[in-house]
Amino acid sequence: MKLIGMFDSPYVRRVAISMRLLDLPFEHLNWSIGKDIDRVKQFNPLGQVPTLVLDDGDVVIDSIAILDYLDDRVGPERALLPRTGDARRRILGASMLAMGMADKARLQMYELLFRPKELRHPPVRARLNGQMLAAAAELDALCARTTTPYLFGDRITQVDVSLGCAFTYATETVGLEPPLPALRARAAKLAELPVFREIYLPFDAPAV
Ligand SMILES: N[C@@H](CCC(=O)N[C@@H](CS)C(=O)NCC(=O)O)C(=O)O
Repeated sequence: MKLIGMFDSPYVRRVAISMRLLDLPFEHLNWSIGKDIDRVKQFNPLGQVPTLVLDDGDVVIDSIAILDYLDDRVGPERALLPRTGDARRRILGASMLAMGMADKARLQMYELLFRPKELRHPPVRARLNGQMLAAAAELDALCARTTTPYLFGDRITQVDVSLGCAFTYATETVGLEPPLPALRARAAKLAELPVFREIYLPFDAPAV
Protein backbone atom coordinates (compact mmCIF):
# COMPACT_ATOMS: atom_id res chain seq x y z
CA MET A 1 0.00 0.00 0.00
CA LYS A 2 1.05 3.57 -0.61
CA LEU A 3 0.12 6.34 1.82
CA ILE A 4 0.09 9.82 0.29
CA GLY A 5 0.60 12.86 2.50
CA MET A 6 2.97 14.45 4.97
CA PHE A 7 3.12 13.61 8.65
CA ASP A 8 2.55 17.22 9.75
CA SER A 9 -1.09 16.56 8.83
CA PRO A 10 -2.97 15.06 11.80
CA TYR A 11 -5.13 13.07 9.38
CA VAL A 12 -2.17 11.52 7.57
CA ARG A 13 -0.32 10.99 10.82
CA ARG A 14 -3.18 9.16 12.51
CA VAL A 15 -3.43 6.82 9.54
CA ALA A 16 0.33 6.17 9.48
CA ILE A 17 0.48 5.55 13.25
CA SER A 18 -2.51 3.22 12.97
CA MET A 19 -0.84 1.29 10.18
CA ARG A 20 2.29 0.83 12.31
CA LEU A 21 0.21 -0.27 15.30
CA LEU A 22 -1.64 -2.76 13.09
CA ASP A 23 1.59 -4.03 11.48
CA LEU A 24 0.46 -3.02 8.01
CA PRO A 25 3.50 -2.00 5.95
CA PHE A 26 3.21 0.94 3.58
CA GLU A 27 5.27 2.99 1.23
CA HIS A 28 5.14 6.62 2.24
CA LEU A 29 4.67 9.15 -0.56
CA ASN A 30 5.67 12.33 1.25
CA TRP A 31 3.74 14.64 -1.05
CA SER A 32 2.75 18.15 -0.09
CA ILE A 33 -0.74 19.56 -0.75
CA GLY A 34 1.10 22.66 -1.94
CA LYS A 35 3.80 21.85 -4.46
CA ASP A 36 2.64 18.26 -5.16
CA ILE A 37 -1.09 18.99 -5.45
CA ASP A 38 -1.26 17.83 -9.08
CA ARG A 39 0.26 14.48 -8.15
CA VAL A 40 -2.18 14.12 -5.26
CA LYS A 41 -5.10 14.90 -7.61
CA GLN A 42 -4.12 12.03 -9.88
CA PHE A 43 -5.22 9.73 -7.06
CA ASN A 44 -7.80 11.90 -5.27
CA PRO A 45 -9.75 14.51 -7.25
CA LEU A 46 -10.32 16.44 -4.01
CA GLY A 47 -6.59 17.06 -3.78
CA GLN A 48 -6.64 15.98 -0.14
CA VAL A 49 -4.44 13.82 2.02
CA PRO A 50 -4.38 11.20 3.40
CA THR A 51 -5.02 9.14 0.29
CA LEU A 52 -4.32 5.42 0.42
CA VAL A 53 -3.48 3.52 -2.76
CA LEU A 54 -4.08 -0.20 -2.39
CA ASP A 55 -1.91 -2.86 -4.02
CA ASP A 56 -4.60 -3.55 -6.65
CA GLY A 57 -4.69 0.17 -7.56
CA ASP A 58 -7.94 0.98 -5.74
CA VAL A 59 -7.88 4.24 -3.83
CA VAL A 60 -9.35 5.01 -0.40
CA ILE A 61 -9.77 8.67 0.57
CA ASP A 62 -10.37 10.44 3.89
CA SER A 63 -8.84 9.27 7.14
CA ILE A 64 -12.20 8.06 8.48
CA ALA A 65 -12.74 5.72 5.53
CA ILE A 66 -9.08 4.66 5.50
CA LEU A 67 -9.10 3.75 9.21
CA ASP A 68 -12.33 1.85 8.70
CA TYR A 69 -10.70 -0.09 5.86
CA LEU A 70 -7.58 -0.85 7.94
CA ASP A 71 -9.61 -2.08 10.91
CA ASP A 72 -11.69 -4.25 8.62
CA ARG A 73 -8.55 -5.67 7.08
CA VAL A 74 -7.00 -6.77 10.39
CA GLY A 75 -10.27 -8.04 11.88
CA PRO A 76 -12.20 -7.29 15.07
CA GLU A 77 -9.61 -8.64 17.52
CA ARG A 78 -6.93 -6.17 16.45
CA ALA A 79 -9.06 -3.29 15.19
CA LEU A 80 -8.36 0.08 16.84
CA LEU A 81 -12.08 0.85 16.93
CA PRO A 82 -14.40 -1.83 18.38
CA ARG A 83 -16.77 -3.18 15.77
CA THR A 84 -19.98 -2.78 17.77
CA GLY A 85 -21.50 -1.59 21.00
CA ASP A 86 -21.14 1.24 23.50
CA ALA A 87 -17.36 1.20 23.36
CA ARG A 88 -17.49 1.78 19.60
CA ARG A 89 -19.88 4.70 20.01
CA ARG A 90 -17.83 6.30 22.78
CA ILE A 91 -14.44 5.83 21.13
CA LEU A 92 -15.71 7.02 17.77
CA GLY A 93 -17.42 10.01 19.41
CA ALA A 94 -14.31 11.10 21.28
CA SER A 95 -12.17 10.54 18.16
CA MET A 96 -14.53 12.77 16.18
CA LEU A 97 -14.25 15.44 18.85
CA ALA A 98 -10.45 15.28 18.74
CA MET A 99 -10.37 15.47 14.95
CA GLY A 100 -13.00 18.22 15.07
CA MET A 101 -10.56 20.20 17.20
CA ALA A 102 -7.93 19.62 14.51
CA ASP A 103 -10.43 20.64 11.81
CA LYS A 104 -11.04 23.98 13.53
CA ALA A 105 -7.30 24.58 13.82
CA ARG A 106 -6.83 23.64 10.15
CA LEU A 107 -9.54 26.05 9.01
CA GLN A 108 -7.83 28.82 10.97
CA MET A 109 -4.59 27.92 9.24
CA TYR A 110 -6.32 28.17 5.86
CA GLU A 111 -7.44 31.69 6.80
CA LEU A 112 -3.83 32.56 7.53
CA LEU A 113 -2.27 30.70 4.62
CA PHE A 114 -4.68 31.27 1.77
CA ARG A 115 -6.55 34.52 2.48
CA PRO A 116 -4.70 37.78 1.89
CA LYS A 117 -4.38 39.84 5.06
CA GLU A 118 -6.57 42.66 3.76
CA LEU A 119 -9.45 40.25 3.07
CA ARG A 120 -9.45 38.62 6.51
CA HIS A 121 -12.55 38.95 8.67
CA PRO A 122 -11.51 38.47 12.35
CA PRO A 123 -14.90 37.10 13.52
CA VAL A 124 -14.38 34.05 11.29
CA ARG A 125 -11.13 33.19 13.02
CA ALA A 126 -12.63 33.96 16.45
CA ARG A 127 -15.52 31.61 15.78
CA LEU A 128 -13.23 28.78 14.67
CA ASN A 129 -10.95 29.33 17.63
CA GLY A 130 -13.89 29.27 20.05
CA GLN A 131 -15.10 25.98 18.55
CA MET A 132 -11.60 24.51 18.78
CA LEU A 133 -11.23 25.55 22.43
CA ALA A 134 -14.68 24.20 23.34
CA ALA A 135 -13.67 20.82 21.93
CA ALA A 136 -10.35 21.01 23.79
CA ALA A 137 -12.18 21.74 27.07
CA GLU A 138 -14.39 18.70 26.63
CA LEU A 139 -11.40 16.52 25.79
CA ASP A 140 -9.64 17.86 28.89
CA ALA A 141 -12.66 16.81 30.99
CA LEU A 142 -12.60 13.35 29.40
CA CYS A 143 -8.89 13.01 30.18
CA ALA A 144 -9.46 14.19 33.76
CA ARG A 145 -12.10 11.45 34.28
CA THR A 146 -9.84 8.75 32.89
CA THR A 147 -7.95 6.48 35.25
CA THR A 148 -6.83 3.81 32.78
CA PRO A 149 -3.48 3.77 30.92
CA TYR A 150 -5.25 4.64 27.67
CA LEU A 151 -8.42 6.67 27.28
CA PHE A 152 -10.75 3.69 27.07
CA GLY A 153 -8.91 0.96 28.90
CA ASP A 154 -5.58 -0.84 29.04
CA ARG A 155 -5.08 -0.98 25.33
CA ILE A 156 -4.48 1.78 22.79
CA THR A 157 -7.49 2.56 20.59
CA GLN A 158 -8.21 5.00 17.80
CA VAL A 159 -9.14 7.75 20.23
CA ASP A 160 -5.62 7.79 21.70
CA VAL A 161 -4.08 7.92 18.23
CA SER A 162 -6.42 10.68 17.07
CA LEU A 163 -6.18 12.74 20.23
CA GLY A 164 -2.37 12.64 20.18
CA CYS A 165 -2.23 13.75 16.53
CA ALA A 166 -4.94 16.40 16.87
CA PHE A 167 -3.38 17.92 20.00
CA THR A 168 0.07 18.21 18.41
CA TYR A 169 -1.40 19.82 15.30
CA ALA A 170 -3.57 22.34 17.19
CA THR A 171 -0.72 23.38 19.50
CA GLU A 172 1.84 23.66 16.71
CA THR A 173 -0.41 25.60 14.33
CA VAL A 174 -2.68 28.06 16.15
CA GLY A 175 -1.89 27.16 19.77
CA LEU A 176 -4.13 26.08 22.65
CA GLU A 177 -3.87 28.78 25.29
CA PRO A 178 -5.99 27.59 28.25
CA PRO A 179 -4.25 25.37 30.84
CA LEU A 180 -6.07 22.12 29.89
CA PRO A 181 -3.90 20.18 32.37
CA ALA A 182 -5.35 16.68 31.90
CA LEU A 183 -5.37 16.95 28.11
CA ARG A 184 -1.79 18.23 28.06
CA ALA A 185 -0.60 15.47 30.39
CA ARG A 186 -2.23 12.76 28.32
CA ALA A 187 -0.98 14.20 25.04
CA ALA A 188 2.55 14.40 26.46
CA LYS A 189 2.42 10.70 27.40
CA LEU A 190 1.21 9.78 23.94
CA ALA A 191 3.91 11.88 22.28
CA GLU A 192 6.52 9.82 24.16
CA LEU A 193 5.36 6.53 22.64
CA PRO A 194 7.91 5.24 20.10
CA VAL A 195 5.36 5.16 17.28
CA PHE A 196 4.40 8.80 17.88
CA ARG A 197 8.05 9.79 17.98
CA GLU A 198 8.85 7.89 14.81
CA ILE A 199 5.88 9.21 12.82
CA TYR A 200 6.15 12.94 13.40
CA LEU A 201 6.89 16.00 11.34
CA PRO A 202 6.70 19.38 13.08
CA PHE A 203 4.36 21.85 11.46
CA ASP A 204 6.27 24.70 9.95
CA ALA A 205 3.86 27.48 10.88
CA PRO A 206 3.89 30.45 8.49
CA ALA A 207 4.82 33.91 9.68
CA VAL A 208 1.59 35.94 9.81
N1 LIG B 1 -11.69 14.83 6.52
C1 LIG B 1 -10.40 14.66 5.92
C2 LIG B 1 -9.58 15.93 6.08
C3 LIG B 1 -8.25 15.82 5.37
C4 LIG B 1 -7.63 17.18 5.16
O1 LIG B 1 -8.27 18.22 5.26
N2 LIG B 1 -6.33 17.16 4.84
C5 LIG B 1 -5.66 18.39 4.53
C6 LIG B 1 -4.19 18.31 4.94
S1 LIG B 1 -4.01 18.48 6.69
C7 LIG B 1 -5.72 18.59 3.04
O2 LIG B 1 -5.56 17.66 2.29
N3 LIG B 1 -5.96 19.83 2.60
C8 LIG B 1 -5.95 20.20 1.22
C9 LIG B 1 -7.20 20.92 0.83
O3 LIG B 1 -8.24 20.65 1.44
O4 LIG B 1 -7.11 21.73 -0.08
C10 LIG B 1 -9.69 13.45 6.55
O5 LIG B 1 -10.02 13.11 7.70
O6 LIG B 1 -8.86 12.83 5.88
